[in-house]
Amino acid sequence: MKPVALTIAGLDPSGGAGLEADLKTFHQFGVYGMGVLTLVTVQNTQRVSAVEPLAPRLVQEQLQAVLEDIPPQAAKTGALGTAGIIEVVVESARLFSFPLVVDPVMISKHGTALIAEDARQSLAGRLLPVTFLVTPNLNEAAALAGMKVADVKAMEEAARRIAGLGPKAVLVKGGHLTEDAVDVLYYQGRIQKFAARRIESKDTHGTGCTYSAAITAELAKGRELEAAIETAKRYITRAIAESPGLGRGCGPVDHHAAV
Ligand code: PXL
Repeated sequence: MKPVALTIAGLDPSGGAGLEADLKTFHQFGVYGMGVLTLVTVQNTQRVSAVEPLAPRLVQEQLQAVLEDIPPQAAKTGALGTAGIIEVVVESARLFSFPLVVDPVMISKHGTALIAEDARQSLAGRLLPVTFLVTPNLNEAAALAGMKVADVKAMEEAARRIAGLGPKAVLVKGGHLTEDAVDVLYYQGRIQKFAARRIESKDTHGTGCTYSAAITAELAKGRELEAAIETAKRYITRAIAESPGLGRGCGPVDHHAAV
């Protein structure tokens, strides 16, 4: 049977991030993608001018509709917007018999806050306990762990601390921190590192969404976590290297990159 993955995320009308990035990535990985919408952004590669969350009830009804009909083998969350939306996702996720990947969209690579303080607390206190894998960037890792994260040793410590909030696995994404792009995984009491050459590019819009969607797609196929991360890391590295050069600002990566 065809593997199925679900994303619960926001709309980026420019198509590089959010729900669209997730669905394009699922498709590229040969996985049937379903998408539950949480919020609408108004943005292009140069600006974000509005973020409008949906009513929690509408998110809850979307979840119920797809889950009662087409059970996925893995799911992920992206931008969740409000504490009310996080709460309905938590209620649904409690019943998941498949892994949930949480991209804790809280703070952008550039340090901009993406959700309100109460939503941040719901994410840490309510969503992480029902999460299989959480994938914070350095800023998000610092916020979740309550410490400065400025080197690989600190990434390891932060990953351990975040695991204390309840997720089975934590992947702290190093991005620009080191010569190579090094990500640190804490899983089953062990630290593992995933390194890839770092690519200088202005076109990195949607990188986090695309990377976590690729991991989710591999989990939907039944891959072990470490193997899923290795494949996803190779894909995101190629996707950045081969970005199609669209838009006048921070453009998208190439979701058509080889898996
Ligand atoms: O990459 C974080 C993110 C998540 N979801 C949506 C976004 C973005 C960043 O632009 O637009 C909808």
